[in-house]
Amino acid sequence: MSVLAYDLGAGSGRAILGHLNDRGMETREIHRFKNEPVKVGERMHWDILRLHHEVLQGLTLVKQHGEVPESLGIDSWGVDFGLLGSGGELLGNPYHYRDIQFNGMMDQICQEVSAKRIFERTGIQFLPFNTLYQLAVLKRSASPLLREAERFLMIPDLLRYFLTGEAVNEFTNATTTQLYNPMLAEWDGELLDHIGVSRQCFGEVVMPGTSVGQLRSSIRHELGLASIPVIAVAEHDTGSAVVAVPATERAFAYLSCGTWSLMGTELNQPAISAESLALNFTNEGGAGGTYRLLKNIMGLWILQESMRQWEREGKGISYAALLAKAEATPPFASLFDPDDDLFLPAGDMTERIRQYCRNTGQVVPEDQGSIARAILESLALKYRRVLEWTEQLSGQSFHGLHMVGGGIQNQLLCQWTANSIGKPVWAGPAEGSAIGNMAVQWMASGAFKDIWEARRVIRDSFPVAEYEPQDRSVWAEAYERFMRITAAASPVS
Ligand code: LRH
Repeated sequence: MSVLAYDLGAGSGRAILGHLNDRGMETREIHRFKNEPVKVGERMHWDILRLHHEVLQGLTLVKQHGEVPESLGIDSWGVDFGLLGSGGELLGNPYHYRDIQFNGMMDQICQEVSAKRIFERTGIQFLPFNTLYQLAVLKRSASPLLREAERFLMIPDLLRYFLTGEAVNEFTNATTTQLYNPMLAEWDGELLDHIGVSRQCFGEVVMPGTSVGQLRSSIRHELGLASIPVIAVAEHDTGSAVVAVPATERAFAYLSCGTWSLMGTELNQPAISAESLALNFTNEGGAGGTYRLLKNIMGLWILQESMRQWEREGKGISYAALLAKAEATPPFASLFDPDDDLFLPAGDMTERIRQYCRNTGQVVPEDQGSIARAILESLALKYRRVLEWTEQLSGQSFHGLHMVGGGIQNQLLCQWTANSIGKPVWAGPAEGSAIGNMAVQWMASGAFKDIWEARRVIRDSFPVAEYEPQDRSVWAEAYERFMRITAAASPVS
């Protein structure tokens, strides 16, 4: 039984085939491609037509491998969207959530509608690029896109629409907009009315596992393919990644580690309280009736963007060489809060880190090893902070931390995370989102009874590396210093 999963990250995408048999699950990467945002003037866009092209390319390669998947599903990053006009044509190129045009709108909307009210209605954390604020910016700048729009689709909804011709919104990704009300189980009319965006654009929201059409006949003919059902999986990549956490215990903590680091726990209902609002945690919808109480941490974006900066300066370095340099650099010289607003927009992270360190009277990291070390140590220390908050908010205590996603290939980060939290880290699988995407397809076909059966098979099918905490007292001391520095530079973030 094979299924095809497309997992699109902020930097790259992949098409992976999954096979399920008596021995468990196996995966085979069919296609990997870049996902490079394109800047036009000040605007930053996703190259959505190129992504559609790569999705089709994946289908061609699947056929060349002689495979006929039973179904396919697409997951991607959250919050971003496309708008369809009359006749179902895409209006414009979707914006990238890091486009600076969205800066400032969150504070404005929070002044108009209190943060408390927005949180009570959605349970979603305040991130300046949430769809709510993106749409408010378009509306208030009188964007012709919104005047013409008849249909709102998130990125995977849109790619799925290109494949099938069916325009349907999927639940997990809908929750990331901060416009979905989980208590009412529908789009939040009050918030939509406040920003003046027509409710008519927002369609029925389907749950992960819903079959939402077949490949369009034009695609089937062009590529010479049989009809393939397209499933709305947990289309938010974090939602898919958490399905793939190979936990045995019901109360578990995870860190989905890619461009972003998403840390939290899984619950059966949203935890919407004054405390979760104060700590700016989110309650994103998941597969199988679950919710993710979690917090976004800026993640490896800072390292990736530093590497792009060195590339631009003609000092490009490989990931492996950089990590070797980081390891050979003295520890804890320069610490910073990865979630400081400074680090959100694209640009020269190395200079921003130096600026932060200058402002906080620390050693200013100059060479590549020192910068990489500062980033990885600061992330590991921030993970401890957020894990403690997760325990506090959920009333649970965790024996260790499950790490999934491409970031676990960074063994230094996994080890330092274990050192920082003082608990074991269980790292795997690396292709968490694609595997969770497949698992929901198999839940839809009945091959898996539920999410827990999927997790058992995933645990038996993929290696998990264990990292035991080391150097406990040195890390505890560094944590105290990290807390002092970050509290002085920026209050709770
Ligand atoms: C991670 C992610 C995250 C969102 C961000 C925009 O890829 O989906 O959950 O907050 O991208």
